[in-house]
Amino acid sequence: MYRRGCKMPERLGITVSKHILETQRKFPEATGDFSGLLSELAVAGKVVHRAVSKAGLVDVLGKTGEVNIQGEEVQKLDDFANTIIVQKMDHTGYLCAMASEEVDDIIEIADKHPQGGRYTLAFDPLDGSSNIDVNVSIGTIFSVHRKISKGPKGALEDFLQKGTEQVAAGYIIYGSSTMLVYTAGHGVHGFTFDPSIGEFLLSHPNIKTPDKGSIYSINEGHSYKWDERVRKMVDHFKEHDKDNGRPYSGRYIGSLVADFHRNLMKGGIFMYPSDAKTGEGKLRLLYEAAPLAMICEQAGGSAIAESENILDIEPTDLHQRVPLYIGCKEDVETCKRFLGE
Ligand code: FDP
Repeated sequence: MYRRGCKMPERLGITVSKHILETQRKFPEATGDFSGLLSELAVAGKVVHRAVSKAGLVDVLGKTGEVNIQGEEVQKLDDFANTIIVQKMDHTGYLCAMASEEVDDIIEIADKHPQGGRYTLAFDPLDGSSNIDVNVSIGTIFSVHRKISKGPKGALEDFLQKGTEQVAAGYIIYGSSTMLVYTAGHGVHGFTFDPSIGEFLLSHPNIKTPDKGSIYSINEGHSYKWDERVRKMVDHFKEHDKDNGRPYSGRYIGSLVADFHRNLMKGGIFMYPSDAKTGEGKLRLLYEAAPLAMICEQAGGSAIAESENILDIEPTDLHQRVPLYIGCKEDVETCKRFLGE
């Protein structure tokens, strides 16, 4: 379980593996499993980075023709990223099970690795996949929990834990440069990939998001699906009120990891409301909302579904969707005020 508010001193330029090990040394009870898990994940990220950076050159663009559990067409690169992460992580001995946005059920650890592990990994292999073909930043989002089930293997209940129980969360964004951003409950740290040496190097220690932002991010094309509260809220961010730093600038890439990363660094609010008719959100609690909420809180921001904090939601389903309002603390408070009307 992560504790809010602890800080670690940082050295620019150290590799992500060294950073993880140095952090581990501060916890004498640590076995090294967790550090090993994160280091392996960084390696998987490098392999996905290599594929993404060659996307325009090799025959990986386009769709597989299949439809995933979310009813979306599966892109070849999603498939590839999913396979790489599963193959890379299932023989580490650190995990008892995995769950992927691309896969219906939990992914068991192969029988040839019967020792199992103490952690679970939930991940979105390639978030923002509808942007793959047009060179927009996309990313891998991940969330780590401790195994709580009693059996030898991981079970569904290991994944249906609140976001507050995450031991780590992060993302790898494949953009103008590739970055790994993670938190293990002691601040948020960003590492930029240096392709010449094949390492993620600490470039953004202790990332903090401003208390109040200047950017609002929402798909306004969906405004016909909003209820009156959301309409008023968005109008509020667009209203001219110089003394209170409004209007905000509108920025929406349509790739959550990229929209989130920009807002985290610059200050802003990302909103994906529920559909007024169905009451359903689009984004997934376990693979998107909860990990990003942990990162956001660790950076000084916050995240809500509507009235509830994202991290306090008890998941009921592996592929549960939630509305999401995430970003600077004051801006999330503003959302809460409008949504509470
Ligand atoms: P995508 O469908 O391209 O994978 O959760 C998926 C996601 O992208 C997010 O990355 C993104 O923020 C959102 O959906 C975009 O949805 P809209 O097209 O409805 O705005």
